[in-house]
Amino acid sequence: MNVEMTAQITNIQIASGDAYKAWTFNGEAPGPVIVVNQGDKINFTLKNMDPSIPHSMDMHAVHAAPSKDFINVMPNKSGSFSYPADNAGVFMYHCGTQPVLEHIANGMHGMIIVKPKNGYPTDSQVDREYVVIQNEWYKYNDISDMTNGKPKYVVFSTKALKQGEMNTNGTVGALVEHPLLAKVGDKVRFYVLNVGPNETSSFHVVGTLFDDVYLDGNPFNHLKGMQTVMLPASGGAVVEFTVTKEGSYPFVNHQFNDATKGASGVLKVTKDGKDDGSMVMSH
Ligand SMILES: [Cu+2]
Repeated sequence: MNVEMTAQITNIQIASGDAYKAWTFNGEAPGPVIVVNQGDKINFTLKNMDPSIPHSMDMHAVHAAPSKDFINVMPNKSGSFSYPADNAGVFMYHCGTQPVLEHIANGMHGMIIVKPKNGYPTDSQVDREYVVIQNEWYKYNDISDMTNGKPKYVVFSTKALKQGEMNTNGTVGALVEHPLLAKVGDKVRFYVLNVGPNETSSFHVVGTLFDDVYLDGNPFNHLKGMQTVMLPASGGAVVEFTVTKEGSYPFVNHQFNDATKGASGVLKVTKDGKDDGSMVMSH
């Protein structure tokens, strides 16, 4: 499996009227979701288009020698690395260049899904699936604020699993203004990840509960009937829930200071699974 990414500086909108000169993978923050199958070998190339500083790639999904496989790629250079994806799950990737806090907080993070060889026991029940990622934003490139301050925003984004699906940056309100969609009766799967860099996430969907949870996306870590799933910084999960009635289902970080700073979105449930144009109530 060949995966190519760029490291590049890109202006993105992190809130209405608030632009951020982000450090990104592929011009997005979070970067695009990578999906591979358990047992694949990942041949990864990072093209560093940043003219001024090195960047790198640390994949939590793999066994590797960090001093060889996650090393810096110099400005205007490319680096290629390969490692096996032997462990199923929902993992974080991020730039590992020092200071790591600065590179992650400026936008260099994302999700890699390694699909389990034998699937999840609930695969056949799932009607639709989405990616939801939480990240924080601080004062622009302010290492002191990133270290000692509080995040200005804590946000949710979604990433396209298939071409044509919604793909957002970590922007306040992105998933409230443009809700995810489902049909009455659907079992919905979210691949969730908290990339931090500093906060935890208490992930909760209002109006339902999680029938099935796979912590870090490993089929062996199967939990039932959960209300809220704790995601440490860099932690992921597969969460599955059913929506039994039409309406707007907010999903939030139940640490409500963070929800208030932007960590909320809406799943809109309609008769046919299409947007009916009705008003969305956020939380
Ligand atoms: Cu970097």
